[in-house]
Amino acid sequence: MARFVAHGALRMDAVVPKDMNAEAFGVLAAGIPAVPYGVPVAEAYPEGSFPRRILGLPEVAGALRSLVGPDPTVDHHFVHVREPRGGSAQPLHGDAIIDVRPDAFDVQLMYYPQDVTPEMGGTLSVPGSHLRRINETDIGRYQNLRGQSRLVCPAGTVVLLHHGIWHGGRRNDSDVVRYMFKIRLNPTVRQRLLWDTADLHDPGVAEELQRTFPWYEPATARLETYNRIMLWRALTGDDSFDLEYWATRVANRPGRSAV
Ligand SMILES: O=C(O)CCC(=O)C(=O)O
Ligand SMILES: [Fe+2]
Repeated sequence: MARFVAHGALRMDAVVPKDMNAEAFGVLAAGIPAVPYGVPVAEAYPEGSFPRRILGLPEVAGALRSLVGPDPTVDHHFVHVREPRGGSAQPLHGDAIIDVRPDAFDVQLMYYPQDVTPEMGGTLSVPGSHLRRINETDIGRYQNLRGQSRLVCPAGTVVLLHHGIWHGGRRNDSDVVRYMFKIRLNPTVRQRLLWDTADLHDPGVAEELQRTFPWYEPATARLETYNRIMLWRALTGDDSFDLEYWATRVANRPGRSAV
């Protein structure tokens, strides 16, 4: 979980079985009809349907349970198709407007049914960008950032992203259609201690939360650490959690009640 709070992403390679990946091409090419915003998974996707089976895979279900909790609702879904040798790269963006929630987040599930090669223009994402708030394509003029991840993955890979991550589909320079199926999931419970917390006090947690990324400027990198402290407090319920006294120092206002 600390790694997700630092990176804003969890990648699970080839977790979808081969037979389902084979089936996906027909299902995605035909299109998956839109569902109303905010309906429970069971209502959006009947038992046995393709999206329901993806969400039910043990690795996927377990990771989602840890991140958004039980019974999330479906915000929306979309089949992203990038045509062979077609179009241009998408500008870097966040999928929505500025989202000021400090203590809740949505997860964007991205599923890739086929091997994604470098030529196929896999989804670009920027590790550690999710807590730096932007409005949609505000950051679209940045073509490449140091430390960015341009997805190259085996068939059946699922990536779970914090909703704030900066990302964009790249141009497909190959001869094959690239498919990606995205589902945005909203939590319906408070996201607090929802994962296996046996190692909550492991020194690796603080180490992970202090990770920096190559594109960070020295000054704003500090703010990212602060943002992560705040998210970690929300996720654990431990309002005294800190790294090097940063959050405690700026909350110290003797003689006044806490705000
Ligand atoms: O095609 C992709 O890999 C990403 C698509 C995307 O992020 C979008 O359309 O919002
Ligand atoms: Fe997007």
